[in-house]
Amino acid sequence: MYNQTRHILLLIVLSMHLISCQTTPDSILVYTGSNGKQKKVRNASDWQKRSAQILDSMQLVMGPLPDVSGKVPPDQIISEDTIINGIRRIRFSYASEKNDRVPAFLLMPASISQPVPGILCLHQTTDYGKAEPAGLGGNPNLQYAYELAERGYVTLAPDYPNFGDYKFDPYSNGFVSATMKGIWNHMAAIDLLQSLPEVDPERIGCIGHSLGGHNTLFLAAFDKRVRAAVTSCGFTSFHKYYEGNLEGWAHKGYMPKIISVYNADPDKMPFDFSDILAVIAPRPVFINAPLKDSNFEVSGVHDCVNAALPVYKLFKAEDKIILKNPDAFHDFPTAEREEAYEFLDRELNMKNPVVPQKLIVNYDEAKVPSYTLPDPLVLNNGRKVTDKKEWPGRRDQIMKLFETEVYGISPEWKGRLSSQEISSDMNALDGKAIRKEIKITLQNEDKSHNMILLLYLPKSSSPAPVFLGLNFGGNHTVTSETSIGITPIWVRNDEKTGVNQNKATEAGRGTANGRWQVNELISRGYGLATMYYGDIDPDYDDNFKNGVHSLYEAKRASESWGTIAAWAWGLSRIMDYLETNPAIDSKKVVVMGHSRLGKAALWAGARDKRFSIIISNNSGCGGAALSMRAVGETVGMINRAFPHWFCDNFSKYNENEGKLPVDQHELIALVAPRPVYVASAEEDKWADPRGEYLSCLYASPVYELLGKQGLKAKDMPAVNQPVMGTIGYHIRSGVHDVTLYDWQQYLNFADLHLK
Ligand code: GTR
Repeated sequence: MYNQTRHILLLIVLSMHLISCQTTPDSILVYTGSNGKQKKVRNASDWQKRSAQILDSMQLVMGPLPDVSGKVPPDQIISEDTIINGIRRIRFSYASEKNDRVPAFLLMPASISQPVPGILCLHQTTDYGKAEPAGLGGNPNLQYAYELAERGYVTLAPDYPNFGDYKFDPYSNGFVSATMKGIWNHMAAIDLLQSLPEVDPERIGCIGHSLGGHNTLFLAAFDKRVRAAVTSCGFTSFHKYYEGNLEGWAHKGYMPKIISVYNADPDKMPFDFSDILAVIAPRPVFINAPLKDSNFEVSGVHDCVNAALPVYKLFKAEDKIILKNPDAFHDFPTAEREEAYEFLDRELNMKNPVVPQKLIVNYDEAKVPSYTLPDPLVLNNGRKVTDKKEWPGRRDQIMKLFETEVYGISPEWKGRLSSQEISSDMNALDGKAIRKEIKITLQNEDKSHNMILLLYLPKSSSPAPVFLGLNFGGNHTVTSETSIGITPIWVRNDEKTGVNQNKATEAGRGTANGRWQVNELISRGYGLATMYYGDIDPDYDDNFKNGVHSLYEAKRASESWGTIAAWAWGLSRIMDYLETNPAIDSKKVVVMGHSRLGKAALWAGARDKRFSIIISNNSGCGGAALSMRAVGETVGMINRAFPHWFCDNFSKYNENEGKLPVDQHELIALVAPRPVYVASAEEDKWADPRGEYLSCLYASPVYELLGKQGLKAKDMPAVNQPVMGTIGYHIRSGVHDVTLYDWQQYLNFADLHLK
């Protein structure tokens, strides 16, 4: 079915008009004329020539697109046809060429009165294959075929070769790349979508994440029937892909010629993603490119978009290329997904989309649902607590609710803790501090678990008050001191901290030093105790087998502890150790955490009264923010994105926050009468700054009952105007982060209470 002659001719022609490989805004509008000379693209018809040349260049690497003689009529062999929650799900296969059938899911609303747009939904690299977008497993943020069907679309999710149920060797079947086989299959998928009576054949879109993200672009480049494309974490420029090493693009699942012909060298590549975007122009494209995507470097995405922009401008369609850069990892967060769906609604003229509540990210005070918070000073039997002697009883009730409904019940520690100093430097930080690494071993009957604590202690005070906080990237990221060990265990991939394939590397050393102002701490007489959070429990869903969970039997119940509870429990074990170290004033341990670790710090501080001050930095949903406001991240969103963080019971409150028997102001109240500090950031709307402030305000009556002053600010303080009493609060200008400014407030607060 290949037109070999055409391919050979194409090779010859192309070697004559190979245009510079790194496309720039200047070079995109240049094509090779019939005389072999470079010419400027001046109008749409010139552009057609340039566009055809780009498609030819792509085929040099991917192999030729089979010609139409290879087409087979659309057909379906259905193996299952069910309706679940109003969504019809058909498991079937379709023919993509004579001897090949592609397994797929078709999803649509159970009843469709008139033809609707059809969306091809391409999966990422996952063993689930098509089942992930279809909503049957995997990452809840990637179930776009299911979500779009809920919204009213007809969606088709096929397996990519050698994923899911689909075994196929493209190479022994005449293809030069799996990429081209994918394009061919996806074109056949569009044939099929267009043949369905439920689908308007003129309104076809395509969406995909990662593998599916680039496959979406490849398809849209070759198939103009794709009227709107959504690509999530799908590309970066070849030059910025793993510093220009293209081996990852050259394996059998993609384009082996990238290595065999182009030496995995971006300078030798005859096309780049900028060209692909340009070929798609002026059709609309929505790009999700998270800032912390370690696979596809974000500035390279910007380079590609900028280079393609002149073509969109040529067609007066510059508003049709949309780029979003959420503060996220290699993922498709809810807010950006919802924007992508709105984009499809708009571009494919989807009438009256059904927007499920779980996708509505609200930042508008006027749209906060009306809610009634549980009163921390009303007992379960409805009686008001008026005397501080009754508080311990009420406190127990609140504690139980948080345990069974939110974080899960942590085991009582009955094991044996031992510690061993594994390194020591009496002249750290230019002689100002003592630095030690301590191996802590937890032994529970026949099971044991090791974790490494990093300590910086000031020479100026002994025993020293310390701040204790878990870190995200490993102890070696906290300062640039070279002898701090690099954790050998799983770390989330992150380009900035040099984490590749979940292994921390030397490149990460010191990269988190802005978040850990150790010099500031030491100069003000405080020490720092920090540990890599994954040492307590790696931050992924492994069904609670690794980390400190491994110390206990694996049997799980709906109120068993989740990972946030494990981190909090680990903080208490660190406290057990700190109590044994005479250089530390264990009556003055401040527990502090940022973001998910702020949630953990609050829960640790609530449970363990040995922590003398508790600090939550930008902890948001499940931390300091009130859940019932449902502003920014909601209970449903957090449970779906991080199914391992909370106990299973917490999912009962997905899109049902009003039914929570407890809310986060009561978490703050559990800390009373000890000092607690909550910090928000103005641009961190996802964490709901106002909800964080209100928690402090509504915890105040408990502090007052116990003879302390509650939050002094009855209205939300202005940006960068800290308020400090027994409860402290500030909202800093800027984004979700921990900065020197934050630390300065925490140190002032600690001075106020500990000195
Ligand atoms: C986000 C999550 C937040 C917050 C944050 C973090 O993806 O939605 O709840 O915890 O991660 O920990 O950085």
